[in-house]
Amino acid sequence: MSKPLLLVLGDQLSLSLPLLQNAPENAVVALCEVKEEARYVPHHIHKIGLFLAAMRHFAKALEEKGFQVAYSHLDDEQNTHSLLEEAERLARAHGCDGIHATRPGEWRLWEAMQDRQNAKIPWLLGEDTRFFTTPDEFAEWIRGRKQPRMEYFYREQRKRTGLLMKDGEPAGGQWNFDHDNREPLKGQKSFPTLPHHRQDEITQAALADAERHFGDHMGSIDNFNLPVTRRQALADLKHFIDEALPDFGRYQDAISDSDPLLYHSRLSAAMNIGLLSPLEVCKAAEKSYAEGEAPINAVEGFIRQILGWREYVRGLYWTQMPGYKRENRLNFRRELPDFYWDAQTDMRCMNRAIQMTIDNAYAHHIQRLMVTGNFALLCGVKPEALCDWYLAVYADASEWVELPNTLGMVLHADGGLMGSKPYCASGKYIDRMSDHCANCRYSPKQMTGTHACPFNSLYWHFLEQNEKRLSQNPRMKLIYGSLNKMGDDKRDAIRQQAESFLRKLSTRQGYGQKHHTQGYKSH
Ligand code: FAD
Ligand code: DLZ
Ligand code: SF4
Repeated sequence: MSKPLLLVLGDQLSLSLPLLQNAPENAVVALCEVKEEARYVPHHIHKIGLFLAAMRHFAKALEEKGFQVAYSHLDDEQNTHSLLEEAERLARAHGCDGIHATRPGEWRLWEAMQDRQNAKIPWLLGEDTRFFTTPDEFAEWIRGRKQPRMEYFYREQRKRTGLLMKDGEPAGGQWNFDHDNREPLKGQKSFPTLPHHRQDEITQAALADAERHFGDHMGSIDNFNLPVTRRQALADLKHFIDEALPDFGRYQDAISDSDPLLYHSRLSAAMNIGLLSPLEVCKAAEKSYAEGEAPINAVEGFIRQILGWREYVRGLYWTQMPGYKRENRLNFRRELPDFYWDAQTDMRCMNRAIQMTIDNAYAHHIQRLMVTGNFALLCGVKPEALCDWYLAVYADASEWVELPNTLGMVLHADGGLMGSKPYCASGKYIDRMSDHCANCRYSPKQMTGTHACPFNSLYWHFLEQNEKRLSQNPRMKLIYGSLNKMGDDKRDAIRQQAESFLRKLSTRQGYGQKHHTQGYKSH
């Protein structure tokens, strides 16, 4: 009788996995802590602590359910520190004749697993059913579409799942309430505060191990407060629905100088590692609308992020890889500025977004897109350098979701699959949506001179540099009209301002990988 080893990866911590649901009596479930996964980019210490603690808790939950579990600890002497080799070592040790795995979240592992389907101990790969759509279903949807758009995909998902639908029509009479969702903050000083999660012995030991092995990575383990069990993740979900969801919509695009979270959920990491299912999160939000607790613009906006964007980026990832990772349509060549690793910049908005990232392994979507992302776009940072950074520094980062957002949405490197135009903006946008500029040494109103906001000249410089590729885009016509109306003297002055700034920007290659100093640490 065959005896399989069921490999569960660190972001597959869900009892609903078909692999576990259909496990034969004699199966051995394997979880492997390996250094390679913590180091292939220098992950934030909170992210490593999250994976170690959540994997150990999940192993315990499996044992309590009666599964036979084989667990590789970081400190095991025989640990090979490579996921695939470790699974094969455990399979041999437990007399297993096959390894069953679920589609991982990154192409590099998927490819390596597929290459081993005919190995001595063969690998058998199954679909990850924790999403609303499979890669095959998405491939079917995108086939033949010249200009795929998330909005149309999302509407089909609404109809298919019945989420926020009433008698076949969208609840509230519209598919999209974005026009209600662009308010800046109005001087609020306090925001919902996340539940404080108790750290039991398992969590404490996992965090200590993360610190001992990877203490030189970004961040400090002292202020770790991510959910590492399903119970803790459910507490975060309840907190979000009760305290933040009603204001999620209107302040979705707002940025604060003092608060990293505002009315966002911070549920991405828990969903991505499998502690919460996207369906239960959407259902909880839908229920809040049905009970009159949260308005339609908030609930629709929130569900669109999960049912729409999250599924869309995953579909793009699996249908466009491996070529997607090599895309660089705007031909960007610059290395990542050094201050992305230590927040040492006098641009207040950049300093705050990066320092919050160092402190929490979290920044909300608009900080990622319109602050750190926008700056990298305007400077022409090359996709692989920027992608490695986003993959390393956020607790929720996995390539299937990070890559389309960074390479596609931020850098417009995929020819417009993720967005019909680049999300480029000057300091005026950041000034409108945040309270950073009042605390900054630069002025968002000035274009040139020592106090001019760098975003301003970089914005026009970016448009000028990429005119050939972007000016024919119908959504960019207006802005190119403004550029072309500008007098030559003004254009020269802006160009000089931007180029002088770019010349001074320090971008030592590989700085983040090598630079393990105080700069990495939380303040
Ligand atoms: P909320 O604002 O509360 O939104 C609710 C949920 O919607 C999120 O938890 C997330 O699951 C989903 N969501 C929202 N926007 C997106 C999006 N654009 N793509 C996919 N899902 C979305 N998200 C990740 O989960 N992992 C990543 O590695 C990641 N990298 C990103 C890199 C860049 C450059 C950008 C611009 C965005 C990235 N995102 C990523 C998307 C988004 O920024 C995060 O999902 C969100 O900030 C997580 O915080 P939250 O849970 O408070 O989200
Ligand atoms: C991110 C991460 C880390 C830091 N450590 C582990 C680990 O020790 N064992 C494991 O199974 N997974 C880990 N992960 C998550 C993997 O990198 C992730 O499963 C793949 O990137 C596929 O999404
Ligand atoms: Fe950022 Fe410019 Fe505002 Fe300073 S002035 S906070 S650099 S947008």
